[in-house]
Amino acid sequence: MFNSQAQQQTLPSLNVTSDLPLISSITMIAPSPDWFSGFYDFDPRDPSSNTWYGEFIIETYPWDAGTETGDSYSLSNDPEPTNVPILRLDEETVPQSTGVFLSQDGMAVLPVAEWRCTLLTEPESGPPSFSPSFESPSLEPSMKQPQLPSFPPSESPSLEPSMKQSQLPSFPPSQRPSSASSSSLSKLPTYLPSGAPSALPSESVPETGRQVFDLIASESSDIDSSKTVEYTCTFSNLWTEERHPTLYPNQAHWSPMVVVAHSGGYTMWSDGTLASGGVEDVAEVRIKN
Ligand SMILES: [Ca+2]
Repeated sequence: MFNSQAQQQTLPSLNVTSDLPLISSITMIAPSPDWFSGFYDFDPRDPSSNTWYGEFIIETYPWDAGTETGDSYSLSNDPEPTNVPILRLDEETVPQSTGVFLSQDGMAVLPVAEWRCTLLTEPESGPPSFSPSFESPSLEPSMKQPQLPSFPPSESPSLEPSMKQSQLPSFPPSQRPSSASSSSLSKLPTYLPSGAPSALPSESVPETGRQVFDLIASESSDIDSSKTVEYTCTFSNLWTEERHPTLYPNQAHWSPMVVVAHSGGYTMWSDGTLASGGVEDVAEVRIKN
């Protein structure tokens, strides 16, 4: 298991292209029922300059995959009778009986992970390819078929357009605490789910208005976003007993991180949707490490 000791891990590099410009990630919180963290549909292109970001830093929250019951850090739980939508665990949605993930003052659920991705040089040649950060039998098929929705098309015809996070920068700046020190990097708006105001309306996505992740900082490169580039991402653990004191487990760790580049036609997971089989496998640790 990763990160039972180390608090930081550099992941295999990721090829990103103009056809596969979006980045999604997932990793399981362990031990837990079906809780995970990650981000989805992040667009690493600076729209003002049409260049790739030279670096971006994202902080992500805990999420419930909606596939298993359970209110505490335990691996042994009953499945949900019927899967329920993926839900971000925040101060209002954490299990009331335990209050797991709440901060010391009980007022917030702080991010549990940081993903810092830095642009490498342009790949020498070769066709665009996915670069999953590790071998995942469950997720791999869908990675190779970026057009394949992660949920039945009948449930999601209105989702895809509004999921494009490139439409989101018109949102107001986040209300997140200005605790992050990002040196010369610029602060950017928090990313909100597609159900938020000014996004395309979608009856399939609850209008929770919750942040789906925090883009802490980004800086542009001078590399045109039509070119294929390579990022290397470093995962840092923010899920600590100090930040998440309630029932913090002894052997807290993460499953292997999955980071993929994909087109707008694929969604690995998103707020308010049902988990795909691959996401369920990751969230419930069915993957053998
Ligand atoms: Ca659950």
